[in-house]
Amino acid sequence: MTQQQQLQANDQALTTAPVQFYPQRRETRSTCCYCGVGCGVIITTEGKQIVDVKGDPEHPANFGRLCTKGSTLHLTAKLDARALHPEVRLSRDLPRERVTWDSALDHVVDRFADIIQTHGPDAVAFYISGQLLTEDYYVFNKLAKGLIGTNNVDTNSRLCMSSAVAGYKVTLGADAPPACYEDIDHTQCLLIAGSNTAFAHPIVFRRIEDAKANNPDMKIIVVDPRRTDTAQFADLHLAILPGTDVALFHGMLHVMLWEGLLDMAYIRNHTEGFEALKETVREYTPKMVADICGIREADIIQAAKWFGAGPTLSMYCMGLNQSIHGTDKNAALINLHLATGQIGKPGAGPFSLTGQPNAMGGREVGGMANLLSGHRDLANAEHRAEVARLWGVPDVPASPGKTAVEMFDAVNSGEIKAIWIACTNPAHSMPDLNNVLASLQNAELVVLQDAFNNTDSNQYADVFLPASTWGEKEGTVTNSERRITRVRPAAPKPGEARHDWEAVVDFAQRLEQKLGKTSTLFNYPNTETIFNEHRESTRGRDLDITGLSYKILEAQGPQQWPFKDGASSGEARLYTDGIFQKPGGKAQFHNAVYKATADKTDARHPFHLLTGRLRDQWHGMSRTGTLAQLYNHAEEPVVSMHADDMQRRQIKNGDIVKISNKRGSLTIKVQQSDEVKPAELFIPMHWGRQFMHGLGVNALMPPAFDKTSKQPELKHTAVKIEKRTLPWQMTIMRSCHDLHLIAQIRTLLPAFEYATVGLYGRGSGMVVLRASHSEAPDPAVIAQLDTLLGMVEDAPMLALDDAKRGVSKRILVEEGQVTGVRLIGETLAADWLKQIMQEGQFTDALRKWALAPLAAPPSGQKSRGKIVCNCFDISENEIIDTCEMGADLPTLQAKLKCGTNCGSCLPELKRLVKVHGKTHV
Ligand SMILES: Nc1nc2c(c(=O)[nH]1)N[C@H]1C(S)=C(S)[C@@H](COP(=O)(O)OP(=O)(O)OC[C@H]3O[C@@H](n4cnc5c(=O)[nH]c(N)nc54)[C@H](O)[C@@H]3O)O[C@H]1N2
Ligand SMILES: Nc1nc2c(c(=O)[nH]1)N[C@H]1C(S)=C(S)[C@@H](COP(=O)(O)OP(=O)(O)OC[C@H]3O[C@@H](n4cnc5c(=O)[nH]c(N)nc54)[C@H](O)[C@@H]3O)O[C@H]1N2
Ligand code: SF4
Ligand SMILES: [Mo]
Repeated sequence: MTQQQQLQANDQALTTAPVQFYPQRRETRSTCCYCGVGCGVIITTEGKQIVDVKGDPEHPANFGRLCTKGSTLHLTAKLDARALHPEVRLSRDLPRERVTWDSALDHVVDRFADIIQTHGPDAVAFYISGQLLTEDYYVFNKLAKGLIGTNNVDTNSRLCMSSAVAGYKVTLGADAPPACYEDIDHTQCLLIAGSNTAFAHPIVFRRIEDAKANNPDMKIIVVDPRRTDTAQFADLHLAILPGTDVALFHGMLHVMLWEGLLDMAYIRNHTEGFEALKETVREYTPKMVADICGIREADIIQAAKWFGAGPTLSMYCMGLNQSIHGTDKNAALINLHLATGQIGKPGAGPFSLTGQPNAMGGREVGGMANLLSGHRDLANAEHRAEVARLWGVPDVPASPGKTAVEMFDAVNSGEIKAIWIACTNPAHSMPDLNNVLASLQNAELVVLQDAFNNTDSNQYADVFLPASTWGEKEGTVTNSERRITRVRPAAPKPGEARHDWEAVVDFAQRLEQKLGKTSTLFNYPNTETIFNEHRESTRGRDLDITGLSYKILEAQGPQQWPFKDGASSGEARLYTDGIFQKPGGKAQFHNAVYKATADKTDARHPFHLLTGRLRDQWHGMSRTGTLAQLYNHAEEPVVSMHADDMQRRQIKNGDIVKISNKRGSLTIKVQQSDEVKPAELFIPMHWGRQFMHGLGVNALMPPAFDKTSKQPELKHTAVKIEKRTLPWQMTIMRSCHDLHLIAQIRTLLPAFEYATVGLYGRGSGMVVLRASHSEAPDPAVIAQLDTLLGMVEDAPMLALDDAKRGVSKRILVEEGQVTGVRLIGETLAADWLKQIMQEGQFTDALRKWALAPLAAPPSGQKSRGKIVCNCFDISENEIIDTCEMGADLPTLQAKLKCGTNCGSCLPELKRLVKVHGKTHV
């Protein structure tokens, strides 16, 4: 059969796939694929289509709750943005062409084998992801370290959790979060550092809200330069200057030492190295720390007192990890727990929140450049021998592999020739993006394995392998509290997509053949066989799960590790006996001094630029960016700026600015915000080239990384800001039923100095394009857009062109509904017109407005403002109006229903009530 015939046969087989295998309506228990809270979901499927998702009431991470992202997962299970077929291009100047899996994998095998034979195994690399399942991860790791013989396996967890790993290891001796979610209910002092839990781990935040409601005396301290929703919920917000956490934690230790709040017996019996640390913190007086951190002395003392009283639980995330001193930040916080004995008991302990759904699983199988299976270290010869024995190979290579930033540098320099990227989008998420893009451009071979086709990395792939994703995959994941949960398929893999582990196993077996091996290391008929091998690798280790099986997970639900052979359950808390994974069983205090961020502000770059997450978007938006509803809370990318800075620079809300440093620049809209301090800016990490003109915030971020954890400083850089004058403005909105429209519009974004494209509304919603330019752009570009959007001459359209005023309006009306709008010059009307498009009818008043230049909106029309409650579609203005009539939170909830379903908007509702409600009057 020719390749062409094979492809046709494949298509035929897919369209006639036996539907009867899929019973009509059924429910499947699985896990949410977004954050590390690891909520259980129940997926409803009709035939092959996922139609609903709800929280699993029996899952111990969420007890039935889901946040805005989890509860809309089923709406992202459509196929328009999915990659369905393997593709290959034989040279960079050719487009990729669809091929069979056989042909794609044989091509990669040939190229890999050739490169390995000519340049050695370290000339290839794998860059994988904390969003892979444990079984996927395991086989990738074994392929690189066991079969090919390179440790060049690193993952996006390097950008995420590696400082947390290093922090645990230097102090407690093993990479194991000692606490659990239930500790939230038992703690008296919750310290949240560098975590916007309300947005990034919403279901954990619901538990925090409940705990506070049940125990109003519980103290919540939030350490974050920004006044986030999380910070606004706190009893004490320490708005430290970026990067100064180590000074703060040392200052708290200093106070606790002075106030006699330390547990000297615990220090004596269970730790080492306190004396040296004591010497160091001696000079960290509240006065000095207040100066370094930019906060009040009294607040440092208060925080220390609450911490010392206990029981104290700390939750922390990227504000600590993504720093060139991330290991020190983590360890300095763990020092506080050791010095007060606040560990290994209910309501106490350091608790790193994991970002991705399976960052934990990846660490467990050792899927990183310096780790080996079962929390083993590559640097340890005995550990290497154990793993080699387990895999039945002579050895695993001793020299550490390249970590994320080093890996892309090595690709750039030609040291690494081929890179296989799976389940991550480095062309969006890596720091110093211009450099990363150059290296992807220079690579001899880029293999990309992704479930979606709408990512920034896609264009660099020479070989594209379509993967199955949430709702289709099978395996296990581990959440922040060490809990292993099954991921189960509710729908078949679409098109020719394959499970990640399947693709790896098939490739590995082909490579073995090519290398002349007579037996296979990859004899895995299913994920359970992979799990069982991984389980064996944990025997006798801190994460020992030899007592666990798919059968137990099936029968008893999700389980925490360790879960040893013969045990009937896992362990909720670690170190309850005060014995640590260090020589002599004693924990080690980490003695480091405070050091500044990689980039420092100066006269030329006077602003601290911070980055982070929004409530309703996920990373590079390949999934969340396909759903209109998830744009309603934050429609477009903006830089948040303090009013004083704006006034000083004569910048108004909505003005466009250029933000730059030596690495790159970004043209973006300004939004006034009291969440940032003067001299601070914040840009969300989500928007990249798929949704705006420009590379997104990572064009600016430094590649500098922590010397121990190798985690780059993605949270902070120094920048300058210049106002741009772009008087020509356009907004286009078009009701849309497929995502291909966005894909087509995307190609035109670079025609404008400023441009963003996204969705808005509910259901299939609408595509929204916003563009600005210094002068009227090439009319051919506008004509091209008009054609794309069907807003051409013979369409049912009202049109007004007032060349003198530079105003042009086009209103497309189909069956009495406004289905398209193009505004040039006067774009403010877009705010209320999008509401008409969403739900209103075309009226005479609207006709009058459409045909008049510069007319005020028809009476009764105003913008709804951002949508705060995503579940019931309730806007900020509606909430404020109701608050101003005297409503408190329960009244708001009763009247508008907002905040009565998933609860993700509760922090914001409380804030609006505080500002606009009864208590304010
Ligand atoms: N909605 C949503 N949720 C997510 C994700 C998502 O993309 N979207 N991603 C998931 C992933 S992978 C991760 S890693 C987590 C991240 O979860 P978080 O770490 O909670 O989220 P971020 O917004 O990245 O950063 C947290 C906070 O760190 C603060 N910060 C910046 N610099 C400093 C500093 O020097 N010190 C301190 N103390 N704080 C600082 C920022 O102001 C920010 O508010 O979220 C997970 N959950
Ligand atoms: N400036 C700045 N940059 C950051 C951060 C920050 O805070 N600030 N945070 C960093 C952190 S913590 C993280 S975790 C990274 C995240 O950065 P990325 O890992 O690049 O983010 P995602 O967009 O989640 O990428 C996951 C990819 O996997 C694809 N995918 C989904 N499901 C599957 C599947 O089952 N199989 C396969 N093969 N593919 C699948 C998705 O389409 C998507 O392209 O970003 C980092 N970058
Ligand atoms: S908190 Fe939200 S995103 Fe995270 S696992 Fe739960 S439902 Fe998913
Ligand atoms: Mo992350």
